[in-house]
Amino acid sequence: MVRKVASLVTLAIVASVLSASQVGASAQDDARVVVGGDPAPQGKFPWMVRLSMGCGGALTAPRVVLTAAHCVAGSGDKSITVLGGVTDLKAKGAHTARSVKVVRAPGFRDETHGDDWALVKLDRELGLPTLSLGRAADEKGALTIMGWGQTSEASAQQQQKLRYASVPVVSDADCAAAYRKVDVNLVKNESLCAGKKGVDTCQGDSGGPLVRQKGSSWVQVGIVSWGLGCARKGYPGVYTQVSTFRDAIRSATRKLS
Ligand code: 4AZ
Repeated sequence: MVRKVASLVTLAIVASVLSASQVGASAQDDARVVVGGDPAPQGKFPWMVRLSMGCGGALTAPRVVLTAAHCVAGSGDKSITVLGGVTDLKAKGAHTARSVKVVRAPGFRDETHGDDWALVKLDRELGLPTLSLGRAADEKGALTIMGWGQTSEASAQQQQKLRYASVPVVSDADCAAAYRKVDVNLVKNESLCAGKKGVDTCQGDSGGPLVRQKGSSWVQVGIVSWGLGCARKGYPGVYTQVSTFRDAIRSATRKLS
């Protein structure tokens, strides 16, 4: 958490320097609609869960949730409550469980340095479908983001109802060039960038999945990790590149199952 706060503060400073110094920060840049999207229909994303510290996650196994490393305190975090099976967090009939173990990516330092993934083992099966992990070939076209996070960079309010949106992939080269301007070095082989002005993930969406539809099912290609603000022109959201960590996540999931 301290790390998360520290790096978000860094990004916030970068953001304020940016808006103070850049000519292009016009009023229309304030119209940032995060998941720029729509309320998710019940059952559309059945493996999507909400973690009690305010992050998203997805089930990789009946008792295992994949989230971002920056969402969890460390490998001993046993205080997480997980809620799934509903789009409305206050709806009756939610499936709930508690964490019994957390495995954080061994190399994790903070979200801008890669390795931003973690697994949470639950005290019981949630009884919901699992989401499979994508390969590099799945990182193309329109992808889908979702979460209970803020619907604009300016409002600190989390959403009660799950929202989703479609976002385009942004090339590593374009994404790295954008973030280089604000002195952040994109870890290209561990990151996948997606989003466009007005459509993005935001605070509270971290840890949730970036997915691609394959026929009637979905595969996970990313984990919400970081970005400069939300839905800003030229600054796409940055996601942990699941294909890079596919084997590591699968073997860690197996060990926890
Ligand atoms: C966050 O703080 C966060 N626009 C998540 C995603 C993005 C920015 C911040 C990407 O959880």
